[in-house]
Amino acid sequence: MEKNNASDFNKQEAKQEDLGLNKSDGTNKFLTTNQGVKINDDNNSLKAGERGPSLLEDFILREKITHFDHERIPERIVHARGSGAHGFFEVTNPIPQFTKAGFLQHLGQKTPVFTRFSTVAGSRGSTDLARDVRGFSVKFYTEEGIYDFVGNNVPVFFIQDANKFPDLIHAVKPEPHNEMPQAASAHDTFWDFISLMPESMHMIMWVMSDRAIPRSYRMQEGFGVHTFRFINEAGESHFVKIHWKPKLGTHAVVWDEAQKISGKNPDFHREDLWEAIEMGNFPEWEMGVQVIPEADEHKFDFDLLDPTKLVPEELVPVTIVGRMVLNRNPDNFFAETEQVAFHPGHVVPGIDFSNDPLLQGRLFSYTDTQLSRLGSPNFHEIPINRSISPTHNNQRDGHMRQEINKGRVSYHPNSLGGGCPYQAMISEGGFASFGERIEAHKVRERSDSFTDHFSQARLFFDSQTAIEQRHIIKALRFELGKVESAPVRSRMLGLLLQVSEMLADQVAAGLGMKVPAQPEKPMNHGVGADAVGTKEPKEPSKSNSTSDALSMIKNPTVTSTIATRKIAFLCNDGVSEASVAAMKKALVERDAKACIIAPHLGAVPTAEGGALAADFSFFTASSVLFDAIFIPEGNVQTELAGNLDAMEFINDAFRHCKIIGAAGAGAAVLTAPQCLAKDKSDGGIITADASDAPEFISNFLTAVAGHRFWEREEALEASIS
Ligand code: HDE
Repeated sequence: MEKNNASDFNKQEAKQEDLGLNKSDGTNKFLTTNQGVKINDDNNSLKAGERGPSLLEDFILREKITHFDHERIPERIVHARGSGAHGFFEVTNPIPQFTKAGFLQHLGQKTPVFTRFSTVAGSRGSTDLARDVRGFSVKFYTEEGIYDFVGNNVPVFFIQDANKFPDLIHAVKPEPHNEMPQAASAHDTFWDFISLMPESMHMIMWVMSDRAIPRSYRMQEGFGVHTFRFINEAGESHFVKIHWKPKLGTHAVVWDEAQKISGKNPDFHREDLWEAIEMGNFPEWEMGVQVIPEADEHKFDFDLLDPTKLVPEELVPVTIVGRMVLNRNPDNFFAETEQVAFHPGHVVPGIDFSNDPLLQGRLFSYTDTQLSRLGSPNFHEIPINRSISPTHNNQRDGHMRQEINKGRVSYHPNSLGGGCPYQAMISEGGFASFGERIEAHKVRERSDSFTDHFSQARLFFDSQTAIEQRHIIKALRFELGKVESAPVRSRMLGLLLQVSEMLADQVAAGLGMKVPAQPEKPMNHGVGADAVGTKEPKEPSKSNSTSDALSMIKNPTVTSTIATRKIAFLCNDGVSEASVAAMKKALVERDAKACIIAPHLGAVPTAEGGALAADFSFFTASSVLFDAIFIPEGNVQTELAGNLDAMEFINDAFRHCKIIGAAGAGAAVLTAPQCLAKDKSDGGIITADASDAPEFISNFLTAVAGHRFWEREEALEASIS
């Protein structure tokens, strides 16, 4: 289709205009069949008499039911559960010295994007808060065609070779005999597989960390995982790792909270993304690159082609090149979010692949999966997948073909069509693969440089704060605690021992087991075996290095904004309207949201004789759905202490290290015998005699900006030393 000229690409709306060609709106229109015939009665099927049998002749009924019968398509085999949004990418630091990719050339240049976030293991209807990696995919509608970034919120992966992917996914998905558990890795088959795959240990550290339970899709990083190549105009190649850094900082919930959110609101992340965009709080990320010259390929003590390794930011800093803003929700979930088809092989001139064996396998998989999921090689014609740069080739026909190709010529070379469509020279923007020199034997083997499975796992663990390490220990205690097979648990302890003795000891203590003296040899490296092409794992390096960028708490992407945070105001009848108003004003000024939670919906009478409208009742809301709580002043506020739901609200907030603000009689609630916070005042509990006490509100806001008061956890859980 010939639709856009070059200047259109500088408008973010270019893709919206393109989608507009397919949009439909029934407002003030007649109801019709799919053939355009106006329908007179859409309530009754055609029958032989009022009480008689239905007639086969009823084409209106048959069309409606047939369409309905086929409304579902197969869900994605992985990343089935996801949410997407439209937006734009804007260049803030052009990098023509590294890549000739047209969309990265000019300051201020904008490219429309569609971005989808997902969990990996669960089905389409599963909870958003599963402990899992999150997919992070961005479709760039560039002037030179589609570029898909298909990454995760974790920079490494479980396996080194694509060949193991079906095994990994079979192991983590619900077990095949009983289809349980849904959206969870805490079961025997997953840990059986992992315990036999020492290469997964670095990734296991990440997925057992809080990275795997993000507070929001808007508060997580994105990583390309593989090393890619950038090719510049001179044809020079640089290796590149792509990063996305969220403007709101990288934040997580805690595991007990995640499990409760899964029950209270399984759409928590979906709703959060949708609401933020509807409210005009557009989520934003910076895109950055770590660039490594070809000549430095072997400079590191790990292999750049190994997807279980990251390049520490201390070794190669991240250069920010642009920003992505998501500012528009889809009009139709199925048409856009469900039908969008990403592929790491969708690249434009200036971007190329490395020989990472995981990436190489992916390059095959993604088109193949769309054939069964979307049903036809014409999936690129579905509006959300359609390039807004013109497409012309000799591919024809197939299911659901939309394009009407004119002329008698559908082959190349041809003379009857004047040689058209014709090939583009490189100088005209034609894609040419980087001419890497390769001289090799055909083998099924891994390089020796892929055998250090523990050094970076240790680097990650050692880089975490004590709080984050405790969360990893607890996650492993939970996950392995759900594993029935003692040999699997024991084998895992053997692997953890090679990451950190403290980690292995602490997990073992939680499981009531002993760490084996010697790590068991993984089965694929020997037991019973003539395993071909595998190698003994290398001893981890003994260096004690750390990297602050790997810790969420130390990470420089943590910001101090409270924008878009949700604060629950716990209000009883008789609450002080002035106290509510003062705090609400301060929050709204900083783009945070205040929600009134009361014993009942409707009007909450105030001390001043007015009324506040309750957003939720204690029955419909829960602390886990909010970032912090505030208990305003008001004479009858102490009665909240007698409300079981209100106390659970406060106790959960306390347990999850949330900031609790309370003023006047509101603060008295915290002294009730059944309140966990009783006698445990800490830096996360901000109280005052009155809301207008000096510094009270600003102290509360500063504390909320710190996300959580983690030190409280230490006091709560002295059991892990
Ligand atoms: Fe994927 N992956 N993957 N993957 N992946 C899919 O493609 C696959 C891998 C990722 O929002 C599937 O369209 C193989 C790594 C994301 O629609 C499928 C291997 C990374 C998404 C597939 C990997 C990813 C997918 C399923 C190992 C991070 C969701 C549906 C060789 C860098 C995209 C689909 C969306 C989706 C295959 C490993 C990211 C089956 C074979 C590593 C974000 O093609």
